[in-house]
Amino acid sequence: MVRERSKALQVRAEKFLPGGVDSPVRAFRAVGGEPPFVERAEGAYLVDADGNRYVDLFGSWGPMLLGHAFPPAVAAIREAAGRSASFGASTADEANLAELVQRCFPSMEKMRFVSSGTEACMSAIRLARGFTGRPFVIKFEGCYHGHADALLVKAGSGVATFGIPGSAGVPNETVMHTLALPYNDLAAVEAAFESHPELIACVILEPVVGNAGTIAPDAGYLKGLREITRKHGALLIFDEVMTGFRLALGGAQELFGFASGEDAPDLTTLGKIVGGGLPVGVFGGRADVMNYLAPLGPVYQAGTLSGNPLAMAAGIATLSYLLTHKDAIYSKLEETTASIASGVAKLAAKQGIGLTTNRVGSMFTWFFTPDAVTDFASASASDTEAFGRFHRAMLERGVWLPPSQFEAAFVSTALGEAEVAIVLEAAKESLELMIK
Ligand code: KE4
Repeated sequence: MVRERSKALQVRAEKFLPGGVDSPVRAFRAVGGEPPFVERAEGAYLVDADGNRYVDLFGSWGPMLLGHAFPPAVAAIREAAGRSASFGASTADEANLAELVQRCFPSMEKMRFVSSGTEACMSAIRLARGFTGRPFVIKFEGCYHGHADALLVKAGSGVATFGIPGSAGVPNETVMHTLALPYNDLAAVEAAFESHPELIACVILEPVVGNAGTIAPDAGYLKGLREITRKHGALLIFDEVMTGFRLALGGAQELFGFASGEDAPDLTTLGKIVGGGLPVGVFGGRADVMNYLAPLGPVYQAGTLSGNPLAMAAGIATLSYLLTHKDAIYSKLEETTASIASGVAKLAAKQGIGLTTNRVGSMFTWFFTPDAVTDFASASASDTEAFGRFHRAMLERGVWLPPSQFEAAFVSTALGEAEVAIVLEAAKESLELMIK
């Protein structure tokens, strides 16, 4: 493919933006090659600045569940924009979208809109600490909850007493109360609570991991976390920024039977799909916890563009459509994703290439390893260099995968049989190339 205009745009972008990007993963450093600059997108396709078309298998990292330029969302944004983009005052649509979110996530008795998943997770952590009066937070290796300082920690060895900064610029003091434990290991969680009695405010996790590549919870894992947190008086936070509205209308908590009642998480964070591609994050859950937020309670949290009218309009258009077309949407996503994920797995097997496919619903990851991938350690043992070669070959053949082994691929309802055929043909040629 010719990408002269993208190359020129990259040079121009690097004059103003570090690495030429506004988010590091877009620089393709994990997979090599030069990132195409997208000019427009519609349905299942991205079109770059040189006119090259790609089947989109990352969907803006999740939001574009209904495909690009989804007409009802576009119409709603256009209509809202004519009434001004932002007021900084209350509007009816904030409660209108909240009501739709609550219909999908009944555990979210109260909620608050913010402008990103990072803000949602950062606010949920602060709220959990304020509500419990406890300093420690448990997160898991391979789970990403945005770039708030307290959550940028490297995995400590075993039950590390103190978190280790996962980025420059994060002082030790900021992460000393964050424990990073292995995923799918209940004993490590129990041990952390035993060694930090009445000091742990919450456990936050991706109920299906997407940020280590896709990793599903072991049977009993989520239930075990619910029992341990309840026993020790800590809050359980499901970070469903990626899984919400993706795995089911009610996300992982619906899929795994934790949508309501005593097994429901105490707090949930959402993002991506809830804004239909516009900047929206949400955190919410038990009313008694949420009422600790200012102006009712002592936990401060705020945002100039929180509940932004255009984002609310896009979210309402998206969730309204999901609610009225739920069965057709999730059965189509399941069928299309199964065809793609298992189709490529079969092609790899035929070429004798060790490939492990982890899939839950319409999110999946191909790991270049013959071994099972059940946590970040096993994900890290896969051949990431092979993934890079595969990514570049697929991009040349018009299929855009997420540019990192440690990300999930996402299918939208806009993909049909024609797109499945394009992906499988591109994969066949790419895999053949890899064994030469
Ligand atoms: P944002 O601040 O990027 O909106 O959301 C942070 C976040 C929180 N929780 C989960 C489970 C997430 O996946 C994310 C963000 N996901 C990444 C991709 N895996 C965003 C892509 C990027 O960083 O450019």
